[in-house]
Amino acid sequence: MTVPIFAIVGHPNKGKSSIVSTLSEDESVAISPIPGTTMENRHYPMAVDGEVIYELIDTPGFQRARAALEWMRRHARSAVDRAEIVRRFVEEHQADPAFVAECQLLTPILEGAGILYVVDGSRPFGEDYEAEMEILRWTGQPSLALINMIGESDYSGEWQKALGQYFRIVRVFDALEADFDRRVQLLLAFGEIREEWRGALKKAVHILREERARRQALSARVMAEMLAGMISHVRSSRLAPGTDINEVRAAQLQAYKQDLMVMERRCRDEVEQIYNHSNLERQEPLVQLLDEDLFSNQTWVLFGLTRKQLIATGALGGAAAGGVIDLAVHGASLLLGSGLGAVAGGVSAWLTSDRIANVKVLGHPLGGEEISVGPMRNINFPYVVLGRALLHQQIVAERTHAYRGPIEINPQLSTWQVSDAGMRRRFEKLFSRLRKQDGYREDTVSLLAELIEDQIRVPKLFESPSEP
Ligand SMILES: Nc1nc2c(ncn2[C@@H]2O[C@H](COP(=O)(O)OP(=O)(O)OP(=O)(O)O)[C@@H](O)[C@H]2O)c(=O)[nH]1
Ligand SMILES: [Mg+2]
Repeated sequence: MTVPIFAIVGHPNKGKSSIVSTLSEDESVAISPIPGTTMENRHYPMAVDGEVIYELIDTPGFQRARAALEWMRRHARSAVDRAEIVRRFVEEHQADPAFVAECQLLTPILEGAGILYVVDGSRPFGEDYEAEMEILRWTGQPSLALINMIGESDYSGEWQKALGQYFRIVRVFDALEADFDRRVQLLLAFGEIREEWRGALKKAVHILREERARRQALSARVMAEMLAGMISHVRSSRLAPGTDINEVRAAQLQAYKQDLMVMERRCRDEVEQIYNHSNLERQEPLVQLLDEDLFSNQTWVLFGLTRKQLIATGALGGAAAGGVIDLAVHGASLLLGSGLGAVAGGVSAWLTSDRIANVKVLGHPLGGEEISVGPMRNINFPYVVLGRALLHQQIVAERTHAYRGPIEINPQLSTWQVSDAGMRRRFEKLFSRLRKQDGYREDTVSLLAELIEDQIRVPKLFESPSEP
């Protein structure tokens, strides 16, 4: 069976390369607002695990379609020899600088590539396009038209009418925003234009679905590793005689927080790599500011569990049940401590970050003292980290490779909470094991990864996380 191959053609600057980039998951495709960015054909095979499942050819836009069509009309005698005339046109104009673009884009079509004709549905239809469509029709190759919406205006109605006369299948497709299902639908539509590709494209869709599941599982694993690392992290160092404990303590706490952030960032990088996004510029405005980040009240409120939910996990134990904790003061009720005795010490203590982790000064076996920070004691902490990671994962997974702007992760847009009580208890059991370093770490991480994977698979876990 031959691999389905498609030439993406159309007017300059209509999003051809963007569509190629999205469908081939390739961020190296050149895209720009300047017409004429693509100067020559380039092939982009879509491969999963080394197997090419289809191939796309990015082409330069038509430059002189009307002149080309005139030449063809002058030379054609009847409808029978039209494909032959297009071929002759290309042969005779290979060296003609006036028709470089036409020769380039028509060559793969004459060699058997399917046609994907791209127009911008936010701009009105114009006669210029008729010559392009007519030439494509003359090639006799199977074709499909895509209406890409670049701007705000909507002329898709008139485009549908015009395109419908030349193409059997016309689809609206947003190159930048197309989610997985839209891409799959488009591939299946490709199968409609040529019978012999139908099987191959169905198989391609099957492979893509499997790949998606594999990526979700991998992401969950990476996130579970991160959580395990963060929850159990301890940073300790020996105190030189005569050092000011308070100074060292502050520096140590700062370093500890830095370590956690590095772990979070590494997880982000890995998830992005899983989805073939290696050059993403992340805009996580909160990330630079330690105390505004993982440790900010706002983040806790957005991603953590509510007090009631925490109590339901059993993590608070007797303290909560006995009503010892009553933090219903300006949102602080969501920022619960670990149920250590210090709760009685008051609300404000829990709002300072050094209470989040254990800070101990111990005698060092080799003499002198040692200060150690960690492991994380705050039971809300893993939920905060997980919520942020899930939001990031969803944005990355849904992001097309044609979208080149920075990735904006704004937790204020959405909240994540484990709504199911049973699920919460299962999370808490694993978090607690990690906190206490109970049992085999490997087993705990695997179980945690499974739970996270279930969350990743919840459709639209966050509503429109990427909207401004
Ligand atoms: N908002 C929006 N912009 C898009 C969309 N598709 C393409 N663009 C933008 O339109 C411009 C042209 O996109 P390209 O993919 O480079 O277009 P092209 O047809 O390959 O252009 P040439 O190679 O110059 O012929 C770029 O700035 C894209 O970011 C879309 O669906 N939505
Ligand atoms: Mg291009």
